Amino acid sequence: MAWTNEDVARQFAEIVTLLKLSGADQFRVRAYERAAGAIGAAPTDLATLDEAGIAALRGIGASTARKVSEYLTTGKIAMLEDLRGAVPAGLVELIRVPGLGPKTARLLYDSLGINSVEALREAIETERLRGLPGLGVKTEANLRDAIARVGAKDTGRVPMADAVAVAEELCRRLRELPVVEDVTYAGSLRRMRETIGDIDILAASTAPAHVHDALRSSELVTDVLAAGDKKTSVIVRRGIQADLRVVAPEAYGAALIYFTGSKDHNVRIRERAVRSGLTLNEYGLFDKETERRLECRTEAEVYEQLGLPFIPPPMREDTGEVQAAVAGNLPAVVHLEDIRGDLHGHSDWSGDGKATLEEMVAAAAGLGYEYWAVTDHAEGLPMNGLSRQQMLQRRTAIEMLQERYDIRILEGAELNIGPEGDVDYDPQFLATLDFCVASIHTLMTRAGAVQTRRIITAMENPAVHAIGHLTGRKIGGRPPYDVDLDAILDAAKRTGTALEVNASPHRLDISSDMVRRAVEAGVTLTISCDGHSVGDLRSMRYGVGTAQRGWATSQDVLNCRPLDGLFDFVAAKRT
Ligand code: DGT
Ligand code: CA
Ligand code: CA
Ligand code: ZN
Repeated sequence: MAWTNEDVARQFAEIVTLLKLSGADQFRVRAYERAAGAIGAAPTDLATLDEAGIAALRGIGASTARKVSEYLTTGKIAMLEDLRGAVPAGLVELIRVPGLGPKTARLLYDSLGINSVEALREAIETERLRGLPGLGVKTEANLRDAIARVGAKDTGRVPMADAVAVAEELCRRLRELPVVEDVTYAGSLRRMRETIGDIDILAASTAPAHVHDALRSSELVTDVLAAGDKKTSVIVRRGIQADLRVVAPEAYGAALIYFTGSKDHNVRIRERAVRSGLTLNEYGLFDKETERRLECRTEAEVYEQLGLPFIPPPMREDTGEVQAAVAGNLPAVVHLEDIRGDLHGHSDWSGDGKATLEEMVAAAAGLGYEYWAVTDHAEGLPMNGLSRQQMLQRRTAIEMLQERYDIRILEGAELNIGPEGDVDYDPQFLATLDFCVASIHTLMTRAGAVQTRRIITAMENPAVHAIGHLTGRKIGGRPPYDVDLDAILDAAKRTGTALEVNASPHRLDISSDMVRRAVEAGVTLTISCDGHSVGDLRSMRYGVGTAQRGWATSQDVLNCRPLDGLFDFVAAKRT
């Protein structure tokens, strides 16, 4: 898989933003907004279609199709490149401040020359914003708070979600070279950390110069930072750095371990190698005495030589995994193949779902799932929620679809956790639903103690089977609520409520550290995509990676159970 629909849609969303910032007329902006929406909603993988096939999709015209096709083949859209060149970078930085739209950004830039978040902070402090048309004291105060919230976040790290598609595309292109025997991304991205410093690509080849050349001349590369014969460093889009190393095929296993890291994991297993009279480095595994290289083409062979089982990359953080492996009790963490269904997903029955119920069901069936829960938003959510009447209409639609699909469609809802932990509908009606997730969608800035209380009250409700995206964070965007995790884990256990690992790469909520604590506390997890489009359903692997980082096994995960097991869990909650 290379470019995903989401990735293509994001290019168009960037076009929309940049058009707005450059003051383009609103009809043009609207047209691109619609195009972005239609791309996100496309029921098929755009990368599998040609330009005519793309143009035939609902809501996508000829000129959009041309740009999509341009992107899929070259990784760039010339028009977007032009816009990026034309709009000052400082303006783009300004709209990262929550609540600061393109119009205000333009105003600040044009009238006061404000071209960074830092400059805005200064302008607020020196009261230079006062007197700008439409910028009252209230807006000024809001901006001050918003800046404080984004302030600490610029760490130079990139959300994993922003890097994974381009990393996979780079690998796909290198894999096509005849001289490349194997290629993969390594580093923190392979370990599925939620943010990454840079992309590390490792290739096996007997003609390294050729592979390095290919990367340097790739059209995805915007800058070459270093071009040696061992390592090439380049910039690919949005300042993301990618490093390429090419090694001999017989050293690939050892090199992959080395460049996957983490550094601390490497140090730990190198100690182990030394104790067995071996040396391990990025060039291979060697017998210390004879200096002979032990051939290890795969990581599993290296671990085996060290007397260890294969350790899945997400676990390689030196948080006890090597000691557990030595002792023979490394947990058999959950794998994608263990997932039998998805327990949080949306359809266009609620306003924000981008695909029809049937498109979502068909896609879930296509993934080989045994069940898929449609958990559209409930009535309390302004704009998008389904009234009880609409829920009943949807029930009929589900029954009709169920006749045509083998996959079990679970009738569900994503309930809103109210100010006091109350949820939507009435208990009798809720009891007729198969599976409900409850999440916070309002009052998101309340103190941690308040959120903890709301969530625990919701867990005490017999209709609530799982808590969705517990902390509300958006990686690289919104900070998490500061919940009392111990109190929540206690309540989850006491009430028989599951905690969701939201698999959206923008959320990964709960985080892997929280997963680890939940597993230790014996709390049941769900891993769900919270899909709003067909493409979203493929995020499951990020949720699984997060669960692996938290050492969760399939026993810990509700949607690894067959349908009966799932219904037992639901029934236990009701009694
Ligand atoms: P990042 O990019 O900051 O998210 O984190 P990583 O883990 O991808 O680190 P990076 O890109 O600096 O290096 C990639 C891998 O190379 C790292 O996970 C382990 C390995 N590595 C790098 N430097 C060293 C080192 O000095 N010693 C050892 N043992 N391994 C290293
Ligand atoms: Ca890295
Ligand atoms: Ca690196
Ligand atoms: Zn949702």
